[in-house]
Amino acid sequence: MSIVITDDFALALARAPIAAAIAAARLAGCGDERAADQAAVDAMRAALNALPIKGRVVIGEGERDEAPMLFVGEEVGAGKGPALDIAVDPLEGTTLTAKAKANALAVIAVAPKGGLLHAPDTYMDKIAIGAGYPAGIVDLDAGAAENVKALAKAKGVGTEEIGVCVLDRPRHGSIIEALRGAGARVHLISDGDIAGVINCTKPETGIDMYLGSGGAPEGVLAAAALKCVGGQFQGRLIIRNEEERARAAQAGIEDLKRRYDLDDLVTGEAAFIATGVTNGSLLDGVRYANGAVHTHSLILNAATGTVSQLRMRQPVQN
Ligand code: VTB
Repeated sequence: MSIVITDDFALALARAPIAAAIAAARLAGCGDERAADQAAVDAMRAALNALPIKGRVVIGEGERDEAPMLFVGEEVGAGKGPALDIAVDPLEGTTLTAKAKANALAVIAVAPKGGLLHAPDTYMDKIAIGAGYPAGIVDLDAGAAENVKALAKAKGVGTEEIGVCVLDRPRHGSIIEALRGAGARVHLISDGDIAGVINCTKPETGIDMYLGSGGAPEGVLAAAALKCVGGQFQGRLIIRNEEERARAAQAGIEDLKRRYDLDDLVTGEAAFIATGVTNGSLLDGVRYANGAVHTHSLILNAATGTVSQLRMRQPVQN
């Protein structure tokens, strides 16, 4: 079977997060999350529509009635080319951007039609680790301490050498306590768990595991990244009320308690592309200098196994 998403094609797709990052970065520090998000959405949508694809948004800004742009089900692209499922997070870290804090990203994941789980906009319980461990070494349904001990044993180190990334939220209090009780180092982040998950694959970050609940759409995007670079991910939707149940039904999810492994979230071929909005652990942010705008993007392609970083300088468009 021939590859749909070649490396050249993935490079072309990078135009979408690059455009979103540039637009959002103009509003970094403006204090207005919605404005920054809207700027990223508009720019990403325009860039996607200029690409030679028959794309369909499977993870987007919401349902058609609540999000006029990049809503779930929206057709994007110039209409010629491969049929692709597209998951977008035009601004991952609206609060980070509004406060000009580190680690905001513009993100897309693509796969041939049917390749990405249509995750509803609910929370998801997540656990992730990097590549090189036996399958199932950590388990979403095991306790935090148990997972730390299992990972330390597999890595051949003491638990004090295990770094775990967790979103800093009151709901994670008992997880954080259990992790610290087991001797792990807890890296608390204020936002941005896609980067949190990807950091498990980068030893220099000191993060070995990601644990806790965050957005389900972000879970699929992060899983797409791990699909490309290796690693393990397990997730389960958190459905708290009727509205969320309805959202899951609308997304075609029947088994609300299902535990998703990486391959359930992202089947077959996939590409993950992120561009830095503000400086971060994964990417440099957008920078303006001498009439040019500089961007830094990460392009991961599961079909080819290629990992690229793209630094682009373009004249500033006014
Ligand atoms: C999560 C996380 C995201 O926002 O959705 C979080 O997955 C929102 O969580 O990466 P709370 O509702 O607990 O604030 C991000 O951190 C950024 O979009």
